[in-house]
Amino acid sequence: MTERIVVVGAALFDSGRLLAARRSAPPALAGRWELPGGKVEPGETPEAALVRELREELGVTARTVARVPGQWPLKAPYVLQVWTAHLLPGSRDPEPLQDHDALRWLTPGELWDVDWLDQDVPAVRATLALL
Ligand code: 9L3
Ligand code: MG
Repeated sequence: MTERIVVVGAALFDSGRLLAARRSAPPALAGRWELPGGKVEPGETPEAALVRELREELGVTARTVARVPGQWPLKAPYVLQVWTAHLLPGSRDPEPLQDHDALRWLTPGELWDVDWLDQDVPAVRATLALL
């Protein structure tokens, strides 16, 4: 049996815009855009992992709102799951502190202007279906 390791991604919304983050690493993914997040650690809930990743990668204080139905296979053994999330009052604005070199708040009309990672495309689509 193959163990799956969950990678959590945040569909972080603020004022009706969705945050996209451009990866700076690893080289194979650099320049592509993603829903920011990362691997769930042993003993950690996906929601806690996402809050931690957003703090580490972007310097923000956020809360998860709801799981986006579905999951999307990444390079084995990883699988991507997504939660909608919001910044908490008093949070700093996101900054690319780790693993990213650009951020964009996308309006609904701009969602497909960035070169999303392959597996993030269906995840973003599923997120929109939820709204
Ligand atoms: N990944 C894909 N889409 C995403 C995220 C957060 C991550 N929205 C992929 C990129 C890496 C792996 O999952 O191959 C682990 O992510 P990270 O821990 O390097 O952010
Ligand atoms: Mg990450």
